[in-house]
Amino acid sequence: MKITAAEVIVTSPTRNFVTLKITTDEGLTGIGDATLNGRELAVAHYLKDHVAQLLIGKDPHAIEDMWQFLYRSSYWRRGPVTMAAIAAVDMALWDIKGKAAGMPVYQLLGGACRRGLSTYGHASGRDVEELFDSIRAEQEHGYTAIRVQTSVPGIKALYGVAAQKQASGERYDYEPAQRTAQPAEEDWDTRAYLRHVPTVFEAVRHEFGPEMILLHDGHHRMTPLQAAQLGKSLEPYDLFWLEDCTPAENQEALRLVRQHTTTPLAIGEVFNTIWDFKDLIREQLIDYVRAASTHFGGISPLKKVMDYAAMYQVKSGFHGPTDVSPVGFAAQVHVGMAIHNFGLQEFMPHSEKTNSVFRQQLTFEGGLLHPGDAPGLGVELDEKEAAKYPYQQAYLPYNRLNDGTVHDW
Ligand code: EZ4
Ligand code: CO
Repeated sequence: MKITAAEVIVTSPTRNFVTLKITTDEGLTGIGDATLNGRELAVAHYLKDHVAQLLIGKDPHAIEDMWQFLYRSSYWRRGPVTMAAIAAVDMALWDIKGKAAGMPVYQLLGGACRRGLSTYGHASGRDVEELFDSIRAEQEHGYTAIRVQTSVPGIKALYGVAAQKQASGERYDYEPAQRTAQPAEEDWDTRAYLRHVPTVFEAVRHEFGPEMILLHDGHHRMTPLQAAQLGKSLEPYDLFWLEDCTPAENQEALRLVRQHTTTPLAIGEVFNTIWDFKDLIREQLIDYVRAASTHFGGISPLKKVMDYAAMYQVKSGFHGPTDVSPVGFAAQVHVGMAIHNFGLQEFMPHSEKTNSVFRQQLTFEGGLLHPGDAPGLGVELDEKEAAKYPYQQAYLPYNRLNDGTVHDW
């Protein structure tokens, strides 16, 4: 089999998605996700201008060789743009291999280790009452694990709260990228946040009892000491994990955080290679790997990092916001099915509009996600539908402190 075409499709049904479609001389096609939220066209051009022509005539079955070729031959390694582009190729080739074998990708990765993936949903509110309603709504949708975000008195921005309501009948989309020409500016005050968050978790535990699995995302906003303080003050509320407590660049911060708290730590949604996790896993500074297949070079490296993590009892907690396309999401659900050290999968359902472009086999029943048993990844791109939604400039919000200083968002 040989690759005969590689096309990049940019579509914006609710949000922007970049998809690579690889065609072979045997008529099989495969798709991969290359969506980098807020910088989508950089990856689209990387693929169109620098990668597509390298694929023509190559053997689509040689997935590992293709990955190594794209990674090493570019000389300029790593980085989210490069790794999202490589991820798209990797996923598309796994999709083709699955279709050629007549098997879903998780079978090719070793087969199912479980009936389906436990997931967590997202709740938030401007006050405790609104938050409780939001938690109850998530429970009604079948979630038993819930990430809790809350607004903070004195801060205008609604931290972790839905930015836009979807079309009527659809659920809130908690992914806050906005399709505007400039990023939205938000405000932030870490001291106010640190005072408020433990009171919210206390209220949630009091209302919902000890069993519910609770998570929280710190979104890189704290210093190492502040993160240690928060981890400690949340210990009575038994979090499943505290996510991204410090900025990802400062890996040593986690040593300090670890010395002070037993709250489990998850990190890595902005990491893009296995090397970003290497020391954190070996030193057992984290408990959950938050990578997303799309921003991490695809299925192949995600499986590798998890096999490495297994030796240290570190589990998966893959990043599953709606800015990962249904293709990228399916890719990591297949990995989650096949690894022994699965932890918990983030699940933020895509909009009806997104699902009309990306036809999915994914099911969420009895609290478990399953990628379906269609050969390959189980997602088909409807190109006619995709063409109805042209790209729109979009940015994530960013933060400024009281005095105007830019802060991590
Ligand atoms: O803000 O994916 O844990 N989830 C998150 C996400 C990120 C977005 C950034 O594009 O932190 O909602
Ligand atoms: Co996060």
